[in-house]
Amino acid sequence: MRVLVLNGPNLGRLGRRQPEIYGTTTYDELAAHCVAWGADLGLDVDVRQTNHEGVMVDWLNEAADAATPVVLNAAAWTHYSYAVLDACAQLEAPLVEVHISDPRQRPEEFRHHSVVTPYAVEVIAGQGVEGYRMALEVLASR
Ligand code: CA2
Repeated sequence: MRVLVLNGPNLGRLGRRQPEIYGTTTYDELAAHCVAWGADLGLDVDVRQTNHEGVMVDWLNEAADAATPVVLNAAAWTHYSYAVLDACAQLEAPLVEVHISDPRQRPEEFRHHSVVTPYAVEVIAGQGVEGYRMALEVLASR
């Protein structure tokens, strides 16, 4: 089974800033982990990151057209992007929402709401990059 692991803005900077919140694993290391974890689970994992909302919408539309399961960390778009919401609403295969930190436990009120959650079969937050492995396990088990 093919899976898309889609990452939103600034996640390409993982491991380089704010390690106290997001840990020390770099984005390239995360991507390699996801491919390896997926292979162990029999999944063909394609990991992508973009800082451009329209690119993310295109990728979600691609997943909708091919009925591809998605692991999504929409980063800041999680909290306000109705374009991402509309794209998630079109998905047919399962969507798992992932966050490295737990946005609901963070002090900024804007992080407490997610436009993605209503379309997700599961939300995994606050587990660091291990959360991506847990998300892939959810998809593999369905
Ligand atoms: O905890 C998460 O995974 C988030 O989705 C990360 C987003 C944030 O806006 C969400 O509230 C929670 C921010 C991603 C920024 O990533 C950085 C990584 C390293 C250094 C700076 C930013």
